[in-house]
Amino acid sequence: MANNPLETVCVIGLGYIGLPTAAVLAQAGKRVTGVDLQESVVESVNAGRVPFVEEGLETVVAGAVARERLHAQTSTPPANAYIVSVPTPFKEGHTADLGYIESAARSIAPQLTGGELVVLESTSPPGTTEHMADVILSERSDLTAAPGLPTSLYFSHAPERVLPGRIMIEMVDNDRIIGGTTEAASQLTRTLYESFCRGELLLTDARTAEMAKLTENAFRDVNIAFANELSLIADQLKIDVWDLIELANHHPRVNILQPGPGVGGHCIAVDPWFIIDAAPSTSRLIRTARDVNDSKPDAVLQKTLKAAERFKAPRVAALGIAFKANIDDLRQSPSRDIVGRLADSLEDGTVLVSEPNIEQLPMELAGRPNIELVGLDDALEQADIVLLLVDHVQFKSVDPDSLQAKVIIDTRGIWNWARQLSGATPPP
Ligand code: SAJ
Repeated sequence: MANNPLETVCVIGLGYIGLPTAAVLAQAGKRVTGVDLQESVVESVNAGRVPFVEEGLETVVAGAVARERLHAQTSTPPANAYIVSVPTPFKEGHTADLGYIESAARSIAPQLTGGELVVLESTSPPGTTEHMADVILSERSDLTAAPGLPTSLYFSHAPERVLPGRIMIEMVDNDRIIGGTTEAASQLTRTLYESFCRGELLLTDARTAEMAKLTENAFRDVNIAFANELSLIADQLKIDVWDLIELANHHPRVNILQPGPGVGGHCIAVDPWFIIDAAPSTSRLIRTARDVNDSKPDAVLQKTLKAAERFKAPRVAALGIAFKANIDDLRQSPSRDIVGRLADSLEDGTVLVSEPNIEQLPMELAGRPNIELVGLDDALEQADIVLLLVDHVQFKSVDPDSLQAKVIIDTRGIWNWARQLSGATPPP
């Protein structure tokens, strides 16, 4: 077993995963330094504030900063353990851009003395943890990945699996996969994660851990694609898809997910591509699911434009531009894409955006003459067409009967549900 007290931890990347991870580690008694390139993020964390909406996070961050357990800075310090939690976006051709991981690795390399643990949490293609180790070892030929020596380094992958909106609960309660490049690295990572994780810690090798994470999100993508395809088929056959799914789900072995305006966010819409890139000729179903989900925003757009034809200067209330319910995250949001393209296509029309979780529109939508950010009541009152894009809690409380004079396009089925199956429990 490595001789590492795991008392000081450096978390690189203070985003949606890195910051909560840093906060729960600090809460568990570690001395944590959070590192981020953005000065504004560092300032905000050091002031005990969280730069994005996530239930319960700010209290833990503020407490950890006040107790001097958590501190943020822009440079990478020495530490017993490093957690790399930086983005892995894709570049041209849907291949993973490992640039942020490589530069995190290069920032860690000069700080190492031997015995440290370096954990990659970022979702990555198979082989990335080994690649991160190679980047570090290529800069530090005095250190080794072989375990048990004073010069040993320990590398592993511990993919995060938390659901935005429930991060503070799932960070602690979820089971966790840990894959070391050596058995000793897995064991050391387990010791670190059991300081805050109540879920089961499942040990494997690094490549299997990387693939397991991608598999989870690809599984979800394929299943959402099934629901989205079903919604198009049901539209064509004039069947209510929500009713259809509810009925089919009464079968003891059927559990169809919910259709929507498309799949957004930085995980489910991205990770399957890493599998497709690693095994292009065998990933046929996974690729088709991506195509089905990516084509859904266009189907919603066409349906809305068709409905708009009957109005001279249509006013469309677009409810929600976050990528899913009750968060302010607009990354790769299908709704945001639909709103932009709708405004492009409606020559004499206006799009009234209601998004309770933001105060200003994202850059590409702001300042456009036919897009306005308005309150929910305003949007509903003025609209000819009500286009429900995100199932935010605020929208769920709108009485669909009050919208009878309007055209309703409900891509999430929250009002259709109320109308069709009164008395039934709404979908979670
Ligand atoms: N969506 C549907 N229908 C559904 C469920 C989701 O259209 O029935 C859409 C959502 O509206 C959203 C997208 O899919 O646009 C993704 O939302 P999500 O809630 O399914 O997942 P994410 O992206 O917020 O988080 C996922 C989670 N992965 C799985 O559930 C397998 C989470 O546990 C991961 O930690 C996260 O990806 C990640 O970081 O990889």
